[in-house]
Amino acid sequence: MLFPQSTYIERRRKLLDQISDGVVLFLGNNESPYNYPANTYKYRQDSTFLYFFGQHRSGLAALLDAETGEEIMAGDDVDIDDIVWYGTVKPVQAMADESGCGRRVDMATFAQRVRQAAAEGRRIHFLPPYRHDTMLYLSDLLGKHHSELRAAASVELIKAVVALRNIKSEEEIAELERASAIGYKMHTAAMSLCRPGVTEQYISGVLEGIANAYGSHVSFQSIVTMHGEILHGGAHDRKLEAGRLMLCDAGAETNEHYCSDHTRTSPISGRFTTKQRDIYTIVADCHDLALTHARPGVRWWDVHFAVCRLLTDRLKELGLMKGDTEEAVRAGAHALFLPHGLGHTMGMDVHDMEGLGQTYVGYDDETRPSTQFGTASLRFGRRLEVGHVVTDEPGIYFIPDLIDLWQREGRCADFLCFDKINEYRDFGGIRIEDDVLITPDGCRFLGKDLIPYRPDEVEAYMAAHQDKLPL
Ligand SMILES: [Mn+2]
Repeated sequence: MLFPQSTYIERRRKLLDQISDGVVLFLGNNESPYNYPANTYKYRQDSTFLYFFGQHRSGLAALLDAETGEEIMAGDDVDIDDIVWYGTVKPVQAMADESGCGRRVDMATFAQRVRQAAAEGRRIHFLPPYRHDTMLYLSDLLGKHHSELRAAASVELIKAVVALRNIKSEEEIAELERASAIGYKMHTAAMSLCRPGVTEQYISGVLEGIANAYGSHVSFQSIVTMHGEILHGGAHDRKLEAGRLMLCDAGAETNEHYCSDHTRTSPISGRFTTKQRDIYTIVADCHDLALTHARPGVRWWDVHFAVCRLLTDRLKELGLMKGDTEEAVRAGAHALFLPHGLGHTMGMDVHDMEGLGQTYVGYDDETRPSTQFGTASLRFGRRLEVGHVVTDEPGIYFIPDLIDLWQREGRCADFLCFDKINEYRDFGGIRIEDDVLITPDGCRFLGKDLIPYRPDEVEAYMAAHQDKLPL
């Protein structure tokens, strides 16, 4: 357990305060097979289970009674065969005691207890399952078809969990800082190794090794690519080419599963060309602009659009866009270059709580999601509060298929200079990303040391650290 027992007791008390009646189920994660049952992926506990109970073992569940306040942890103790192969682990009762739950039952009793509550007509609250074995288990337990489960999840519970997990406490921020420190090692390593002839896959592998060596795992599959215009493109075995850019979007999870998420874009030759530097500087200025706007009470939606307006103004100066900036942004013309949102929540999930439903996490009655291309991918729009952690990740991409489609359709033709844009079709893409904590006075980036990102700093760092891994 990462935090003192009182932290978990307090979190569960605050949760139950928001649930009017019924029982609340939490299912921890099970081992997940890779290519046969006993050969598994590295184990990862469910984030919400960790948040409320702090226990990492597979095969656990819990039940909270919203009316009586009873708290039960469920799990089967391991037998001698497991002990021979995997060593001894704490009995479930000891884990329940540690978490402050008091009572422990085995999984059969847990199922009986849930069925009994259902038979009495009590409400059964559960979160939307995202793993298939959990879906099958819930489907059997509740007698619902697996395809109905996500829709049957409790909105009351989702909202209560989101309200708690969206606000990071001091002790959680300290853990996020640790994740950022691992991210710093990963990204500076990538910059040190970035040069012609090295494969994307090699750099991605080194990053994964650093994440595993200092923490639990990468917080998502690393994006290390010369094709930065492919937003979530993975690393390939192709060799980095002189004159191009390498986009690296990667993060780590600490052993207790708090995440980091940073992106840097480096010139493979060690120096930016004039064309690259022009675009890079716009992205860097957009990245910095978010810092001056984000503070409690401001909508992240408005920070996003302030960035879109700056991006449009600057692309007009380069002759890539034209017309009135406000009208261009309203029409969504900037989304040809920036088809995603400025940032997303981050915490124990790198897209924090995305599995609970993005609209519940990032939007509310006041701020509703958009359906317009580009803005529809803004995962967070609501008013900022102290303790929110959100990524700041503007980018500019030249996506040949998207350029061709918009040009063919004449889409936003009043604002886009397609002849000029086509001169950039082999450019790739640039993104710069850091993680922002909202503070009482405004905001700050997480991470004691900020990974170099101003163009001169990037070039200087690469020149001084060629092949010197900062381990
Ligand atoms: Mn991100």
